[in-house]
Amino acid sequence: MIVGFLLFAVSTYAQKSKKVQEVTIESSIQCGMCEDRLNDMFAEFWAVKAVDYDLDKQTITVQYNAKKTNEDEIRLKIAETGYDADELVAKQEAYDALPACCQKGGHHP
Ligand SMILES: [Cu+2]
Repeated sequence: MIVGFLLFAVSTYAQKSKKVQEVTIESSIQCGMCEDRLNDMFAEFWAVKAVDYDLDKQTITVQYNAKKTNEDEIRLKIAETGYDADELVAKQEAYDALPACCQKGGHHP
């Protein structure tokens, strides 16, 4: 009896593109401490590749692996850290835990 082998060529297709996408989210970030706090969160959020903050415009630009996460999940993570993320309002408990200068109006009255 012949045992046949089916060799599936491991396609180079899988290695093609990493599907990195970028989204810019309006947020309530105000200072370097806000950046540090969010960086700590993003550091454990491995689907995120790079993050850039604009404190003047109060935006967060996130590069992420679209196969591993999506914009809604990123917004949720930001809100859970205590910051608004577009129309998603910061989770109250996390927001209350922020130092006063990082709460809304702390730097931008
Ligand atoms: Cu802050």
